Amino acid sequence: MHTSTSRAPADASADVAEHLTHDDRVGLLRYMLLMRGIEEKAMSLYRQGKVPGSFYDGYGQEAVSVGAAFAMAPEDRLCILHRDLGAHLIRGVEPAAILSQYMGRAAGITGGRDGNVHFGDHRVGCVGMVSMLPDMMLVAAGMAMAFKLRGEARCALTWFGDGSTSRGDFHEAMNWAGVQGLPVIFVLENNQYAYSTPTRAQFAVNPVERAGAYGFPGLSVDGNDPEAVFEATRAARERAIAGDGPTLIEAVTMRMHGHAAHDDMSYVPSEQVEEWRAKDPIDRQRARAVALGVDVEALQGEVRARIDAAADEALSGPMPDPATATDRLFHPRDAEEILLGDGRGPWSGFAARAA
Ligand SMILES: Cc1ncc(C[n+]2csc(CCOP(=O)(O)OP(=O)(O)O)c2C)c(N)n1
Repeated sequence: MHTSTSRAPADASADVAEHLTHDDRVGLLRYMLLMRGIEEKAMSLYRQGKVPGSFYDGYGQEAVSVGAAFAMAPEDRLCILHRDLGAHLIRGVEPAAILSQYMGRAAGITGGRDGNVHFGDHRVGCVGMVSMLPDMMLVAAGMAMAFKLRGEARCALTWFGDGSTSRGDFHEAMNWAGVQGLPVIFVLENNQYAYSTPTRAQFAVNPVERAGAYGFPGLSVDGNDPEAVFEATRAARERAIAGDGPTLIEAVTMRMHGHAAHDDMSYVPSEQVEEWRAKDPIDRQRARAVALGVDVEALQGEVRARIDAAADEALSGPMPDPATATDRLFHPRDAEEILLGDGRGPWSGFAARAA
């Protein structure tokens, strides 16, 4: 991998053949299609008034969560952000549970508690999303600290946006991870905007260089290429497990929708959106799958059918019983299960083969 603090995109092509099988490469496309399809369905349900609050999606950013999560093993732990649905899917969370979550239904991951995109199924090694950004960097560093103290060959990973780099918590997590040489991967999802603030108003330096300032490598990858994101994460995990400490990966991408469903992003120049539309990560992986001889139409049909069935199931499920509103707010076994249990669940993709 690139271990310098260079901003040149990592070239995944050399390592892809070695670390991704044909099925893995199709799997990357399947998870990205699932993510986009579920979020499109959710947006439509939102417009029908069935999703309370607002709705946040990761349209155009699918390669970042899918590529990174695909490189992680079952015993690893993930702190997943609001634009990273693909990571939940790769850990084995069912589309029906996710759509139920968005609609605040009893069958959702939190059973109707907290914000609709604030969830994490600890049974599959995902920490419930912390809304205060970017506090999950500190949670991930804390879990990595536990792994190190116990001598366990495990790694924690978290995603955060470019806006998060302006917060003190970012620097505290980076510093502690560097000082302690923790097995943690920080994925900076640089989608060019933090709500309406462009990156030029967010930092005056190359954000990747900040890793070097804290004593560990940083690199930049094409965040619209799932195979490049996968390869950078796989190599970072290998370093972490070998005891070589943290890595910062900047995945360069673009937020193609507004901050949330209520935002028309009129502050984003339309030429910028069009420029990035031509770099769509799904189109890119679809072209690779076609070249591999995959029946992509059939794959898309299979994904669509799965989402339609999941939506029917979620819509027919009940809302939570108000009498249970204060249940499950504090669960003493949660922390224990997240950190001590191996969390092996219905794993899929690369993680399953690596286990
Ligand atoms: C400490 C804190 N301040 C404000 C917010 C409200 N908020 C939620 S998302 C967001 C924008 C974050 O931008 P960025 O980190 O670039 O991630 P993106 O949403 O672009 O993926 C803000 C301001 C928050 N969650 N936490």
